[in-house]
Amino acid sequence: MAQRLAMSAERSEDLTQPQQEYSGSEILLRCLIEEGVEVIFGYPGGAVLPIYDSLYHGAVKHLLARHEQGAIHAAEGYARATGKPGVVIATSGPGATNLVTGIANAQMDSIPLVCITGNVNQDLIGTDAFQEADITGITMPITKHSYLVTDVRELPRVVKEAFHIASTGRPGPVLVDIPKDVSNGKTGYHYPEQVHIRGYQPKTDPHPLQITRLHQALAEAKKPLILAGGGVVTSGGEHELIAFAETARVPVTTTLMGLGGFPGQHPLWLGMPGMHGTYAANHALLECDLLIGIGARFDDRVTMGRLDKFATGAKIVHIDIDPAEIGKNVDTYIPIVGDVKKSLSAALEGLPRSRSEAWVKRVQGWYREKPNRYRDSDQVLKPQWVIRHLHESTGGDAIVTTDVGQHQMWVAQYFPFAKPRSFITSGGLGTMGFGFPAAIGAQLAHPEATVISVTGDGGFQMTSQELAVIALGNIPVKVAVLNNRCLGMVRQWQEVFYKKRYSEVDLADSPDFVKLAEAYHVKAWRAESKEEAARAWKEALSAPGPAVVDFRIHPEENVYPMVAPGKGLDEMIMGEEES
Ligand SMILES: Cc1ncc(C[n+]2csc(CCOP(=O)(O)OP(=O)(O)O)c2C)c(N)n1
Repeated sequence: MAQRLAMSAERSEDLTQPQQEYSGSEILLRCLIEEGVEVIFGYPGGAVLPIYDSLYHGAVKHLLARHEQGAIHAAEGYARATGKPGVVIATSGPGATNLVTGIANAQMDSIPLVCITGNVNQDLIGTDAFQEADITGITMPITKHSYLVTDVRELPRVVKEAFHIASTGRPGPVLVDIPKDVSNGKTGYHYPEQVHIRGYQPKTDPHPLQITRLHQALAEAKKPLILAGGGVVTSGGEHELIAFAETARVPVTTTLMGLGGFPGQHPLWLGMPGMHGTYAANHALLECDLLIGIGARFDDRVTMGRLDKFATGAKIVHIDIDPAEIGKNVDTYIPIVGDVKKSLSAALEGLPRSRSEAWVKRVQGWYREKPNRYRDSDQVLKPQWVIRHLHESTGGDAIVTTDVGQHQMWVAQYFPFAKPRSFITSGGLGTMGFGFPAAIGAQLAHPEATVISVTGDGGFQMTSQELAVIALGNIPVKVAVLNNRCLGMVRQWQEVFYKKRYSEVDLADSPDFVKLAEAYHVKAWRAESKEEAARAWKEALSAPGPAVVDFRIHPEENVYPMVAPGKGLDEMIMGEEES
């Protein structure tokens, strides 16, 4: 390893000693400690130099990413694995704009983040000063809230509010932009105990009348179905969901964001619905007479945007903490605004059993008879086999993160997640480059867990520079690259919808991932057959530190089933028949 920088400079005042006055940056750090922040992900620069000087004490662990996008996705991974807000720091201008994708990603998936950016001195704001960017303006539509701090005395209140807003109600990213004169300014310190924000009172308790209506609808239903989304995971309502489904005898389909929110091997589970959903889930959606959406937002990857072919014979119940979600995409018969866990526990009292026995048998039959299938091979390595192997080799006891593309769908289809927060993926925005840094955040949150980053050869190359971080910190993330030498999901669409006119999807000239990992001092293996794959994966798993396995999968494998855009759920392309 290269010689490390000599760290011999004098340390400024000790944060643990009481003082009359503190600088803005010291105040910020004290606030973060009060919030119980364990780790900050970030990247320094001129406008955040005062903050980085305060971090020099090491009072809060800081992880130096290699790109701000890596830092924010790691913070998201931490937040998704724990439910606590992830914290990221970036400098003004390019540092701040490099956070934009991660902020949008967190907003779409309702992930709590506190994003701290530096800005130029206030007298320079608006002058096109060096590294100036109006980051509050740029991120306005993709944050839950944002602050430009104009007075150092405001900092504690702002930080307190930022954590509160990020983590309550429907969680989301909050931006705190701190000009350099504010982080350098001095004042006394007092951290408020409570927040008072006029106009922000998230409603968490469901209306009892609507719960009664839900009971009535259930008592009448013959073909009820639950569509469970990420809100189940966010609220921690998984046990209530199981109790609800079992008591009322309602089958469950979980969206991509909801995977793990209901056990993947439960007899009432029908798999994932939508574009790459199971036959059972999609046909249940077509035929149900009561659809209970729970913390799910009826995304177009589920409805296909074809509401004329989506649950047309069903009364729709929608449970969501965000009233703006109700009626946004589908007409709602019974709206229930509230926290999912609280709403389900309220509904459990006096919950009737539905008249669904014949229906349950029927949909279970569909799930058994038409599972996700692929044609296995001993000649080439199949991605579905690899994912099943990852599941078997860990007994399912792992946190798996993905990027976006075919590999993401294969994980969703072939890794039955048993627990919430064990599947971490970019659902709403669909961000390539997300999964690997997210795995770093998840691993820091759960040092003892097996954390696997399943990624594509395209997505991995978007943030592979973070290999330096896992090497340096000896963070034991295991990276499984499903390497098909192309941008697989785009190639699949070009095959199916553009007559195999493969335009700009060839990645055959990618670097050798084994050598790339080794250049970062990370152990790596390549596997071209099942035998090699099993051996390489075993060695990677048992290696004490980080590891990369380059699985050379068949380049023209497709994800099935598939519903083409613009088609209804009744028009599924089932794909290959053998399993
Ligand atoms: C940042 C970003 N750019 C472009 C896309 C569009 N896109 C979706 S899937 C995909 C291909 C992904 O290829 P790869 O990472 O190799 O994964 P695979 O589909 O082969 O598993 C692309 C380009 C995206 N989702 N995100």
